[in-house]
Amino acid sequence: MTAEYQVHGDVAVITLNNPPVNGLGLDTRQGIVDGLARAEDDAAVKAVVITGAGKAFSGGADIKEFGTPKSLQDPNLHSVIRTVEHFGKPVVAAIHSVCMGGGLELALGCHYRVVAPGCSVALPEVKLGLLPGAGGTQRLPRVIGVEPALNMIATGEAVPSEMLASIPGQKLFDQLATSAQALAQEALAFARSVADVRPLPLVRHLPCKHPQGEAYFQFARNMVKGMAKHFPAPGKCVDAVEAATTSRDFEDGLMKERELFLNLMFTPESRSLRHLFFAERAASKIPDVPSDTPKREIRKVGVIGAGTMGGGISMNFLNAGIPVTILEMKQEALDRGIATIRKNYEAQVKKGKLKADKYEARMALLSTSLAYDDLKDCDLIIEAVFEDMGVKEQVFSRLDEVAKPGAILASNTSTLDVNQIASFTKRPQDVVGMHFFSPANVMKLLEVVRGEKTAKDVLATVMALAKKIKKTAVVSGVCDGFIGNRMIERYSQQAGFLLDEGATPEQVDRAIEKFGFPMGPFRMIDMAGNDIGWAIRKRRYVEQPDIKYSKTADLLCEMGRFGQKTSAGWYDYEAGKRDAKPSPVVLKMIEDYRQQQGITPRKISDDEIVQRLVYSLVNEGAKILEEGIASKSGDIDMVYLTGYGFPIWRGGPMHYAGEVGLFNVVQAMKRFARNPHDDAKAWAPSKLILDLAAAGKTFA
Ligand code: T1G
Repeated sequence: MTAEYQVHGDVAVITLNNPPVNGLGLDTRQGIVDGLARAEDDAAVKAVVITGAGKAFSGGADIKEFGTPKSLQDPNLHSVIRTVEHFGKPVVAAIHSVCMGGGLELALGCHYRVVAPGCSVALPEVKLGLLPGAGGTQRLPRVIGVEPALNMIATGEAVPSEMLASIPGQKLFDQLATSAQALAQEALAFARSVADVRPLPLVRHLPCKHPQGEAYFQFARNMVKGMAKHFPAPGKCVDAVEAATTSRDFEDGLMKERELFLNLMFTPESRSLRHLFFAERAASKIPDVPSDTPKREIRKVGVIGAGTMGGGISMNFLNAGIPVTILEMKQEALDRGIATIRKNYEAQVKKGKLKADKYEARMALLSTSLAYDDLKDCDLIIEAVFEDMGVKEQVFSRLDEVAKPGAILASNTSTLDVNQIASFTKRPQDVVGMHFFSPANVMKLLEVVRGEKTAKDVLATVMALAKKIKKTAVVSGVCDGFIGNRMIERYSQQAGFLLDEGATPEQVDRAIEKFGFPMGPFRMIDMAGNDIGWAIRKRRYVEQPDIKYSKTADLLCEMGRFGQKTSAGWYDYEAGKRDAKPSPVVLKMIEDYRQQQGITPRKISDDEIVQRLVYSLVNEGAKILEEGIASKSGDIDMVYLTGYGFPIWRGGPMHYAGEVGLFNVVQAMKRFARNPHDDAKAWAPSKLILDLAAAGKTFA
């Protein structure tokens, strides 16, 4: 049973024990009810304490159960809480470490609550696209006040227990334990002290009013609307808390909450957020690398190259308190790199995001060098030099001579073959790709590229280090472009075809931005630089001549229109400004190109634009999955959400395809493949997507 029952003298203790966070799954809920039944039958028991084993009181309902019959099976959380409330003897919640969601709701159903200091208390359901569904929206306002409660519920943010215990007049916690260690004893003593209190206090009997309710909730709705454009849950949180102040009685408010909760449970936004909750955690697990694989100690990091990437990469480690030595070949390159790092930090200090003393402490961890020898005691060395295999060869053969045994040698390459890079050393098992995304000190995504010979403990070390530097790390196998850049190739190819066939850059951008991307393909490449794609296409024309491309992107580059950096790209830009103005010159170039290709332009719907751009990601993602380059579809979603701006409320390309239905995606792909101006080869559906579609399954 994942809830244990023990009697200590005249107090029964029910201990939730469902690792890792005492999720209130069916078994645990049953354990609580069984424990209460035993306490009821035992005349020697005068009071009951409910507490949690391990690192949490309870992290809430068991999210893994959602969408399964278990989550609604009795005793559901509501009935457990009702059993606690109506219990004939005092029930005291003894709370430590983490008390969240359904865990807090269970505690609110108890007659008393004793909490340890430093406990993280939250109703975070809104982060899953839900709202507290077991009375939290009705009870929390009654014990800490309507406004503090609505703040917690609509943001889902955790609040330390001692802060909540200090709210004047609060009735959330009856006692703040002197320490987490003393909690058990003090909760037992507290239970004995209230053993004879009757009637037992119930949160549901407390009043819940707001003096200027109508005005306040209107204000709250306006605030929430701004914060949660694409998410329905925060607005419903306001409705539920308002119902606590306006309902005829508590039960009426509870019904309102239940209705709102169930409604949200079946929204696509909540399904996406629940998918991402697990996908983010699953990404750090590598199927064939056990979680207890020993990790190498990373005490000192070397970064080769003080350019934009090298500087940004270094900042990640400085921010985590890890010393960095940056190596360059020329002093002025070093000076420029350090100056850029200083500028970035000073901007954060100016915005109040970083304390001046912290800034200096980080800079104190940074040293520079012009000699490889200075990297000899580094535990991890990351090269961020020019994207050319010849240069990589020079760097890695030098590192092989200088780096100490056991040092991890990482390349920040964005597309080159990590196996070939590893072959420049006599220690391929220590070589790995660490592909940061620019700006490297801001973007959360880190693609960890696993070479054929990369050792398992190197992978385990880098994945743990990624967590430490607050990156979302996803493991990719070796292929051209790894996961993200390989998929965006198809996306860019489709963007070009759409121009050939009749769309304009602004129409394509507007359509996909309406779908939810922050930037369409043309505004984005104008920002990144059209010459980057140009160089890759030139390489592709040689390596893979059968891939079709629209030539418009090359024509644009031949006109010297590289984007914002040349104040002209797909759009025109006023010097120093970022707003993209449609360019008659570019439209003319596209029209001339269509004529020259003999293409009669047609009106293309926004739906077709979105489908061709998004499904091109899905099909390439399916191939990446099929080839084992990515081990889970959730990893591909994490790459596209954290590195390429895929709209969070749609859950990532692979999850979104499941929402649309893979059968429908395959039908659309077959239609696109018949388009003579498109690339039928690129639309050839992967075997994986065909099999899943035929079986009516999703990628997950
Ligand atoms: N259910 C199931 N598994 C959970 C879980 C949960 N509520 N919370 C965490 N896990 C798993 C997680 O997947 C991971 O598993 C492991 O625990 C460690 O998590 C009716 C309906 C509690 C602060 O939203 O915020 O109650 O990958 O890496 O950094 O109103 O987990 O090891 O297999 O995050 O120490 C509301 C979500 C549920 C809390 C711990 N509760 N969890 O953080 O560990 S809905 C939440 C967290 C609800 C009621 C409604 C954090 C944490 P694995 P971790 P951590």
